[in-house]
Amino acid sequence: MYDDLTRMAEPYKIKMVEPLKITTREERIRLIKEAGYNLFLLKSDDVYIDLLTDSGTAAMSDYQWAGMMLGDESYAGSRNYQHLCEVVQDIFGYKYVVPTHQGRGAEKVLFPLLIKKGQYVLGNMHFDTTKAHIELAGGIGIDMVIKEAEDTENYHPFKGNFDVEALENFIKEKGAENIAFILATVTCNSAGGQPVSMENIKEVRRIADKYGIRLFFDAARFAENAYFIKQREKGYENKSIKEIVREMFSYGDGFTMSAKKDALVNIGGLIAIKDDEELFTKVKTMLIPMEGFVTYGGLAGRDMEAMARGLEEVLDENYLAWRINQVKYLGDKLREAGIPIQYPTGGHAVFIDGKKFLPHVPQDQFPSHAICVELYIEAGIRAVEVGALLAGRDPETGQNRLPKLDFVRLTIPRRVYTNSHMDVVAEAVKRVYARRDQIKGYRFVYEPPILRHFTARLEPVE
Ligand code: P71
Repeated sequence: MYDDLTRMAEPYKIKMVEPLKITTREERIRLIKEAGYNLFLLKSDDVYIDLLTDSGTAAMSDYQWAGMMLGDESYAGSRNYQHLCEVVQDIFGYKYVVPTHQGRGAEKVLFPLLIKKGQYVLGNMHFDTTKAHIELAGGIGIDMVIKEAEDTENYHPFKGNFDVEALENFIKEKGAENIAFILATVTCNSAGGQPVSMENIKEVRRIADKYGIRLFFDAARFAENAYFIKQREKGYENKSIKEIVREMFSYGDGFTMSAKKDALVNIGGLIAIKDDEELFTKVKTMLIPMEGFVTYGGLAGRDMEAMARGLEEVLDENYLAWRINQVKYLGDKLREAGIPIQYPTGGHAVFIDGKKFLPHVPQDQFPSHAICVELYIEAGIRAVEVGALLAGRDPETGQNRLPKLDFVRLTIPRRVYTNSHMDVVAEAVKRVYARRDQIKGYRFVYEPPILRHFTARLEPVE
């Protein structure tokens, strides 16, 4: 582990660089207007520091790149698939494994096998694509995160926890036969990259057993969650990350994973099943028409090799300490300047509380989005809105959904930016905050019917 000097800098050095284009403020004002004030419609070349997502944006290690050269591109029985299975079995203790092209591919294959029409899927807080796949399979996704998650100012070590009382009450009220499964998202992205404690996972397992319901994980950020358990939960301080991961997953029946996060690859996903052979047979049957044959699932052999190596690397505690602390470093700078953020900072991003930042902008004029636009103009930084714009409209009433949590997410790619970049981000946020009174809300010029945030065009409200 780190000592106090080595902790001050990245536990890696740079072997290859990617130049960043620098634009002027005048250019950025023009570019964002041309993009309909939608950051998804910018060219990435026109972005200086890209904090849109931590998904698929990691820098791979030299060891992973070396593995890419060992890709076995056989249609069936690739040795890289074998390696990937061995690594997953070793880390998670699950017997059955298939790759998919990314996380939503795993959801698309698995969920219809678990959900009967009208059944509920109970989660701490489902990610958007996950909720979409629950609904596409005829299910209803319910979020049951603890209420402390909604209070951005107050510290709680595990804001991703399930409200276990609400969970049990819901099951009793609706009947266990109407629950398809329970899904624990680790870390809980939508609440701010917040972890779930081991105690909470155990308690959810106990309830699942009591009512004969299965428990699955949405495992995209499993290692970051394990690191928080090690840091914050009594009894885990001397356990290795691998031991903690193994215990977490011992309470589950299987997982879907977007490997684009903690598996440190640019594309890929996984389905793993603990021991249910019958379910795995169904998974394999559906995987073939949807993602590809069992031993590649939509990936090249080289991609599977990079994933196997990424899954091993992410367990390195020096890496995780740096990673989590880089996010905290940025969060601390913002907090010191009085900027409202979800506190404590989570694993993959700093989440600014948009409603508190711009109290004069009504939520249906998208305050968090307005901050994102200003951050781009200020310094070429691309953040992402996770609030009312993303939430869309209620299909029944046609009204804008106004979520309790309305965030600007400053999402930090893994191993990509240095803390000098974080200094620039902090300074830009501070400058935008200093002129917040002049910032206006936004309205639609074009609003697509579904997933509107990706392609909408907007204009400032005068
Ligand atoms: C994130 C993403 C990816 C994303 C989505 C929408 C717009 C921009 C970027 C994806 C997740 C996730 C969790 C917990 C499943 C997926 C889907 N997150 N579960 O946060 O966070 O995985 O993207 O590989 O299909 O930026 P996939």
